[in-house]
Amino acid sequence: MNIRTLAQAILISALSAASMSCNGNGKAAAANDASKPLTAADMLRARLDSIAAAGKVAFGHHDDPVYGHTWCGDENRSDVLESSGDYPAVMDWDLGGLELNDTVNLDKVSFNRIRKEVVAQNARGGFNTFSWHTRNPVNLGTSWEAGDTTIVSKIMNDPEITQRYRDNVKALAAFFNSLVDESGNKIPVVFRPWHEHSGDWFWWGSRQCTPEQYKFLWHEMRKVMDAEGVDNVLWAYSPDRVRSVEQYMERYPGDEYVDILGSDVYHFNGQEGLEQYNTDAVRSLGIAADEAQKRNKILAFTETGSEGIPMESWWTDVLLPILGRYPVSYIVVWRNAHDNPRHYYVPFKGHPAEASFVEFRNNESTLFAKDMKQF
Ligand code: BMA
Repeated sequence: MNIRTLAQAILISALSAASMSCNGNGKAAAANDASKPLTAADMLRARLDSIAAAGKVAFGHHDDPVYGHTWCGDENRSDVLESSGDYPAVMDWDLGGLELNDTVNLDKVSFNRIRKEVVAQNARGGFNTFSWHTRNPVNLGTSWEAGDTTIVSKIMNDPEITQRYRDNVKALAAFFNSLVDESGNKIPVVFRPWHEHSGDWFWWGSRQCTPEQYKFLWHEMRKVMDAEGVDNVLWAYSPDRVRSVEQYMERYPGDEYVDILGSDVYHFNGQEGLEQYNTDAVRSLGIAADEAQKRNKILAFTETGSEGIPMESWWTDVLLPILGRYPVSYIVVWRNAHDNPRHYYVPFKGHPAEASFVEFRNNESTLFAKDMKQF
């Protein structure tokens, strides 16, 4: 029921073949120029293409191996491992705090530990994705301090603030450049800056800045990353739920800036909110899928989940059918907080949704860490 059709797989593989040979597409396509050596990012792009073409979806979890529902800071642990028998295929992380030169991120995870886990995840065949809940460079307000609607305008128009923004991005560039495996090769990652911007809860949201200002954040960021030699990043665009393709594309920075089209859609209110979640997830992912197909981009479900997982069969009855509709290459569910007993998105050992999660893992379409060796 959850296997994508052969026709769909053939189409996707034809599209990815076309994208590999296309070189009329600015920076994104420069990577496919035969005269240039393949970068680490190119390798990850090819892996994601082949995952989707095979009708599979890589499963990811935020902050997975560094803390869980009842533990924090242990080594070799993971709620996903303990309940499903394997690590996730995707480890998701957040870089918020790097712009302050902090040693730990906004959820107190040390950047050195993140780096170590990125290396470990790469070695086990999985991959890593990043978001950035950054403070603003004007007055250091958190990402959620969204009352001031002049922040992005100042980043764009006040030279001193523009420079602070560039410096913050430089700190990220240094971090990405520091991600190398044991042989010294750069490790490819996905970066998903300025996420959920169709909402209005972050200072870069839809009520907080104009489309032109929003796009400036992307364009300026990319200039700095390129100047710093960052070539191990795939770029993901991920609005929150949208009602239309116009809304999805309104703030799109351009094909040359984006490799992955995604969407963040959460399931609120369990059974009662089920219809709403289905409608929103199907609509938003469907729009992202259409645009991804048109533009030869990768499709991902960049954030989702049902806090506390009140529906026991959520993984098999709710999530799998949604994933089965589109060629989603990977999916990320949010974190299992150690300091908030209700804030978790993956069943820990003994949780009522554990059986459904195990079934989800055993479904032939889902990939966890050990399954990644084939891709
Ligand atoms: C939110 C919550 C917060 C957390 C933030 C950034 O969704 O999980 O507790 O600080 O993400 O990770």
